[in-house]
Amino acid sequence: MFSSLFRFYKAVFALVFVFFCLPASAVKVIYDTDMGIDDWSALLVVANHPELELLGVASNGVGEGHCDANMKNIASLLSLSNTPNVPFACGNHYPLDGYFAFPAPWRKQADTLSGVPVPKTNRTPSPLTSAELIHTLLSEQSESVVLLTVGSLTNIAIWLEKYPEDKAKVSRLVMMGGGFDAPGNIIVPGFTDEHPNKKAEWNIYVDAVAADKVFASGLAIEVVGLDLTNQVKVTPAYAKRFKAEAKTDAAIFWDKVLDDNDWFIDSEEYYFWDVLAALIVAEPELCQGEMQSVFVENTPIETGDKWTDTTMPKVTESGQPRRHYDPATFGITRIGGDNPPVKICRETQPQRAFDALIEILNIENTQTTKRYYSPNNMSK
Ligand SMILES: [Ca+2]
Repeated sequence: MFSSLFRFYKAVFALVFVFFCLPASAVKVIYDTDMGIDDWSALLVVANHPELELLGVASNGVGEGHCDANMKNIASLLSLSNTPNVPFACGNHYPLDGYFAFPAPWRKQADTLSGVPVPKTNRTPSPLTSAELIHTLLSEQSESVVLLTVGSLTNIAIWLEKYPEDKAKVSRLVMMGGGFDAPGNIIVPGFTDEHPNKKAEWNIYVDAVAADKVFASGLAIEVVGLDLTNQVKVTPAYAKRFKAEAKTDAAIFWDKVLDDNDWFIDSEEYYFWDVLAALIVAEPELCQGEMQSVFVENTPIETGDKWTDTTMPKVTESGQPRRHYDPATFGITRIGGDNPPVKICRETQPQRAFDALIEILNIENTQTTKRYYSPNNMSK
């Protein structure tokens, strides 16, 4: 009698012990990326982070990378991470409207992963469009999901229009994009010197019509704009520390990208953009800010000027004539109007962000002992 009672209590104790020792359930996240340079480290963060569960990766050909390259590059980078098998898809090749695009040399750098070699995989993209993939992934979940967007908002605007009932499944949309008090980043010496737009940020600028729809949607948006990212500048000293601490394939890949972009770091214009937004998904306290209504400027004009990308089709992917917009104001995010308020991030903890990137990219993959790169500080 006593021993069976003892066994019963022991079993109950074991169950309670197991329950309390399980990690808190991971935050489910869908990553929407244009596969520009810092999207690569942000992808490795969401794929490796122990408190995040990456459900899938949505991309498009509107931002820095083109669809064909993005599909190969996403598969390759995932293979360097600890969750290599999540689905990925592409979407539109052009913005919902307007004729604006990233400079061609940046797009080439995005397509070629800055020349850093990566493993080839035989994984193929989902046959779904990105908007359909987002919908499918949300439909499979009983819990709410965080959307992380680090490119143009084209996929999100299409998804919202097609599946408005999905909004209830989304707890937060963390967005790298926009800016308020900070100067814009459209004017880049050597690429866009004469550009008239001094306030917009690139992700919003390339598809401001999509961004305006997203700000009007009522989603719980957290805006990681230039005001916040300017606080987290990558310095040569940080790049040196990163190199010294890089141990895993994911970290060594990122170290090689930093090596290839040392001129960019030396120019003191390289910040944590997308990677800061990725870290905020897991650590919301890295975004301290206030709630405000936001709208996006997009003023149609009759004809385009030298900033018009004349290779774009004159008809949009929804079959409407593509319009020209005023390049001087297109994509500027402004506080005001009557959209539902969103959270504008104003303060972060730069040192925590710097440490977290090193920590998360260096989490060992316990499933494999195979390495793609030679460890740092060896002959290769
Ligand atoms: Ca990006």
